[in-house]
Amino acid sequence: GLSMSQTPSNTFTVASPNVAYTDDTITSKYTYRTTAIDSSNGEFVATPKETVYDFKTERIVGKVGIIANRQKLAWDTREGQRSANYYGSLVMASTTKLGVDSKTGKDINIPLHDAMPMVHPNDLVIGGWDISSLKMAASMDRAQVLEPTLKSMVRKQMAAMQPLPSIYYPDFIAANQGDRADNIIPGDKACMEHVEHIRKDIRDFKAKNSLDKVIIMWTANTERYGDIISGVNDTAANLMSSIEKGHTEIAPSTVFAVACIKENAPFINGSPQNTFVPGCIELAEQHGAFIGGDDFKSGQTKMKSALVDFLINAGIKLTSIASYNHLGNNDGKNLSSQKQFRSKEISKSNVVDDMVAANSVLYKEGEHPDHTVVIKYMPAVGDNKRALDEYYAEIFMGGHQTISLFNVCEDSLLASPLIIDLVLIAELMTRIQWRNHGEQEWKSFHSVLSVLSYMLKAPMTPSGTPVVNALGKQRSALVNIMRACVGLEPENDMTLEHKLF
Ligand code: NAI
Ligand code: DG6
Repeated sequence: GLSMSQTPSNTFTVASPNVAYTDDTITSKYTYRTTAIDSSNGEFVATPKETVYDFKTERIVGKVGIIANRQKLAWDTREGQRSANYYGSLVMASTTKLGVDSKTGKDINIPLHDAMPMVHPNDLVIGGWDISSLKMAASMDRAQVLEPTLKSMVRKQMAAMQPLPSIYYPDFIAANQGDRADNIIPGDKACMEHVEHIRKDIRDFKAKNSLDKVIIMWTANTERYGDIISGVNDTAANLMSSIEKGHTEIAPSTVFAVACIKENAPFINGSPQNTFVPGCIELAEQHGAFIGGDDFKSGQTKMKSALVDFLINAGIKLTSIASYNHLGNNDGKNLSSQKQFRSKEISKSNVVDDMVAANSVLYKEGEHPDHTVVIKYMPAVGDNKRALDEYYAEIFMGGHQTISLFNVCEDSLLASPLIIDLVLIAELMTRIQWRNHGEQEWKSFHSVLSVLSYMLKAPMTPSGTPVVNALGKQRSALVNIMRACVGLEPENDMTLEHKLF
């Protein structure tokens, strides 16, 4: 959650007649240049197209804990002292080129966090729900991820944090999670009382911490897919009436989503299941509430969405991908159950579709590389997930290229910075408005926040719009939208100034 309080100081200002600053806002007039293709005469005719937009961004960001970073903690490990950082966060630990120094000709790069007025994660107030009552200090012991020295430094604060009771419909997560479920709001199927309970929790959290905004993320276990049933969850009205009637095909995550939409709190699904059934998406659109998902893209899939983009764009014909994982954390335990695994298999499998479909030189219509995803629960390796990938490709004149990857990481330490990024970017999106230049009325971005795609394995996009999985394109979209909002051209990497003199 966050409370509106500070205007961050600018690390740069844009000197342009198209950009205006006030104490509260940055407004830009931005010409969006695209290429329209007409193929009606059997050949492509490409016409440059210009659309002029205005963007307005509120500059005042919230004081919204990430204890170790806020307190600048340093702790001993067997490899020496380590200190708190935000490695793995696109917003906090990556930079973007602002422009070229007019004197030296050198690139000026700034942290992405400074490209627009953004919340600092040290200012976040964090709370949440869990069907397990364990306080955070005991939870971090159970998770076996952080160094004991670091844990001891934050133990006191963590011991004071206890998750709120949550809703638990046993049919949706693995049966092997049952023994954790000791912190439950009564009732084992969807009902309006559950929606209202979660709404009240959000309002209470906001009031107790004097916050203006709350952003909610589903970081709970992977659920099974819900069936999409006509008359039940296919429209907003049907979904609401099914919740009222206690229909058993409504997942806990969907109940959370509905509660957040009703509270106009952005809701992001970090798990793979179809929380956003059509009725839920329609409800978000009706309320103009932000939703985003699905499934954090942290390790194996992130590599895949970069590597496959590279291979296919290099003109190499990828013919198969075999992806094996084993892991021993509670996520792995839950995924050892077939229906929950199936949700994850779906989100991990569709990530190369757009890149394959874009290359008609290598792939005929409908042709696709073989792709298999295996996940096994191996308690001994704990959170240190192993991901083994074989990429097999056809190269020049019938030759073959085999790339083998072995990726070992603390799963949770790759995922946590993504949670931070998703919160920071979702919050930013609540402060940006746009209009066609010349119009009066300002509007928000579409309810479905596809701008979050970089962090997500199966990015949700507004109905009928393309899904982009390629990691580089996802990053460019985000960075260039941020640039547009402050009136800067997209970064085009042409560097003509270094080529034409
Ligand atoms: P975890 O199993 O350690 O934590 C999930 C927590 O959710 C547990 O404490 C559980 O008690 C709780 N829970 C289950 N049902 C709940 C409900 N209805 N309401 C409230 N709490 C509930 O799992 P982990 O590793 O934190 O992953 C969380 C989710 O994020 C999973 O769906 C996982 O697949 C997904 N994910 C994780 C990634 C990673 O850690 N690298 C990457 C991508 C996705
Ligand atoms: C094993 O793949 C378990 C999963 O929950 C993953 O750890 C998680 O979804 C991250 O997946 P990826 O493909 O981004 O590493």
